[in-house]
Amino acid sequence: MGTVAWGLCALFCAWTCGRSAGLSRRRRGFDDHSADDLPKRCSYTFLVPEQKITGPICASRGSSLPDKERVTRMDIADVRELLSKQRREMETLRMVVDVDGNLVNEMKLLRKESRNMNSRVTQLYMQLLHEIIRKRDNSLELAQLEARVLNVTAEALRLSSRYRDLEARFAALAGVVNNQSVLIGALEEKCLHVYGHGRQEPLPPPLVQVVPENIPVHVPRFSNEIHMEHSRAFPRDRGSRAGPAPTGSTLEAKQPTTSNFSSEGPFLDCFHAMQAGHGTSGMYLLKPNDSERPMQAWCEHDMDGGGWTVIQRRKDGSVNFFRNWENYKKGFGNIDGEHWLGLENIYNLGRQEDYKLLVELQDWMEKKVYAAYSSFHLEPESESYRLRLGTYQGNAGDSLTSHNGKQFTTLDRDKDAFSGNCAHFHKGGWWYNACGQTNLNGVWYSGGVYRSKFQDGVFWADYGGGFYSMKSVRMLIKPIE
Ligand SMILES: [Ca+2]
Repeated sequence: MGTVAWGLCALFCAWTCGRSAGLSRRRRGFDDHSADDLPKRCSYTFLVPEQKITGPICASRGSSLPDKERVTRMDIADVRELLSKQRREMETLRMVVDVDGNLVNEMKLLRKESRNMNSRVTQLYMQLLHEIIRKRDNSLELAQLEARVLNVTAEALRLSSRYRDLEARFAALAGVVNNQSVLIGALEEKCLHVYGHGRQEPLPPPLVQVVPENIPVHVPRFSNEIHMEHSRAFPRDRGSRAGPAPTGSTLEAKQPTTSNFSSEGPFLDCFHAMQAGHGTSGMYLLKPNDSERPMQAWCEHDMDGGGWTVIQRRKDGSVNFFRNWENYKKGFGNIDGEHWLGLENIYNLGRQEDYKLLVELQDWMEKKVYAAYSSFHLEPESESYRLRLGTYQGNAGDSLTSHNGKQFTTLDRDKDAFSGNCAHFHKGGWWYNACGQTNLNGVWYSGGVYRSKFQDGVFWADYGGGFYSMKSVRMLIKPIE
């Protein structure tokens, strides 16, 4: 061992002593009462040979640790740097954590939104399902409707076809009926030949050939051909209302039955009654000059100034007008309904002063027309009550002038210009010519157009023709003012 090693040993012992003392002192700082008890460990002494110092001497206050364990300022700086680096990383990590937290929140929000979306999608799906079901139902309904339309169309076609069949059958049946009518006519003629022993039935009067000026509208009309055929086919189905024989009742046998009867009078005529202050329409007692007996008559005061005496009225067919001469002379019917005032009464009225005549007609469409004649009177019974008329004015057409100057004919007194008795064919009493343009005392047929072998309805040829029976008729007279 050299000098250097000895020196180092001395230094080591000195350092060890010093350190023990130091430790003792430090330990005394923590635990004073044990300091004196510690034994002295520095028991060896090393002598270090003198050494010549040639370089600087490094002294250290601290322990003499090996170099590799010594903490230097560099180490501290490194540690500090490491610390700061770790701190930065910590900061970075914290930021990352913050960001992650935000992300988590967002994630939560997104999850929530996703749940909402899911429920919304479910709802939409249900809605879609419902719509699909509904559309299927609608399409089913549509299909059913289409089927029904098809069925109805088929039914309509069937009905139309049936209607055409029925039409054809009706036409065939009409043809058969017409043929049978012709056959019946022929058989009737044959019967007359065989069983009539040569007796010839009187020829009927010619049909009225007037084409009426006014034809009631909306009324079905028959052609002349159909008239002829049906008159053969149904010779007795109409006209029975006229009755086989005239009846005997007259106006004078009737008693007033309504409250429209004035007990005052008698008056010369209705105009006289009105002048006497009786302006209400109704039944009045009249007794014309030179007449033997008073009579009842209907006074019409509600039209054209009033004062009209009704000499004939038809309205409902309630009275039989197929009567004999005596009935037509005295009058018959009901004063407040259908009636005939009587030829003698009309004659007596007409010879008092100058009268005018108004014929009022109403068709089955409730339309009223009239024919007025400027003068009117009858000649006496010895002249068979010959008709004397003035000039015509009105809107019904003039069907009465052709009867002007004609005598009155009934079934039992033929005064007409025809070879047979017009009253027989027309079933009434009238101033027949041969036979006439009007038959206001004929058979009252309901409905207007009538079927009959003869023109025996209540017709006014210039209004409706010979086969249109009027609904109501009135003949009224009034003194010319
Ligand atoms: Ca005659």
